[in-house]
Amino acid sequence: MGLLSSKSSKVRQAQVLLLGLDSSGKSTLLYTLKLARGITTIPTVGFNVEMIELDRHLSLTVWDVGGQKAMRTMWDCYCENIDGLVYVVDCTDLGRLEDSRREFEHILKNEHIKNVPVVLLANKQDVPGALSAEDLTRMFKVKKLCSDRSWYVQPCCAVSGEGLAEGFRKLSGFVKSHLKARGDSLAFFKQH
Ligand SMILES: Nc1nc2c(ncn2[C@@H]2O[C@H](COP(=O)(O)OP(=O)(O)OP(=O)(O)O)[C@@H](O)[C@H]2O)c(=O)[nH]1
Ligand SMILES: [Mg+2]
Repeated sequence: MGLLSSKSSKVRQAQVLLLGLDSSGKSTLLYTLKLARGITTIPTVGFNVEMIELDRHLSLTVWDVGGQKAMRTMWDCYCENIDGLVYVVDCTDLGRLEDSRREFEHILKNEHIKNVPVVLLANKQDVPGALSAEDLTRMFKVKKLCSDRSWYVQPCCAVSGEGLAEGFRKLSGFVKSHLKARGDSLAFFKQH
């Protein structure tokens, strides 16, 4: 009781949900960010959870939920108490873009994540012919779907790590503003 150090008491926790179709690159990017090196992934059955600290004052607990069809029916169950959403799109998988867009539209309707900020990651930009972040923004009608919240579309490569820190930093900024607007930890965020 009362033994928190002055350092730890300054760090706020936020819960981030990481979604996207199977093979979009969620687990790859999570561990590239966490370990600063690539790993070989296997399809996620259930979820992975890792803590990511890119901001001195905000630590993100990232829930990486499997994206296979059977797992998608469970996505709604992970939405409670979520402060930010990262949605990953495989920009080389043009045949499933509409599936991905439909799942994105569906999850945004979940009451628990109403107004919660979103960062879309336009992944696999290292592959020639990958859809650009601009085209993804247009095709997903992000402006319209996310008109009730802060959003950003970040191009990235989960294997090399390019664009990942930028995307998560953007989300951290949004999450801080969102929590402040919600009245959470107001005294804390006033100082930072
Ligand atoms: N070229 C390229 N390949 C990638 C990139 N990101 C992920 N991959 C590959 O895509 C495959 C699937 O990646 P995962 O991270 O397992 O995908 P996931 O979204 O976690 O998939 P589920 O767990 O089934 O939902 C792996 O072979 C990765 O190496 C990328 O940016 N570029
Ligand atoms: Mg996975």
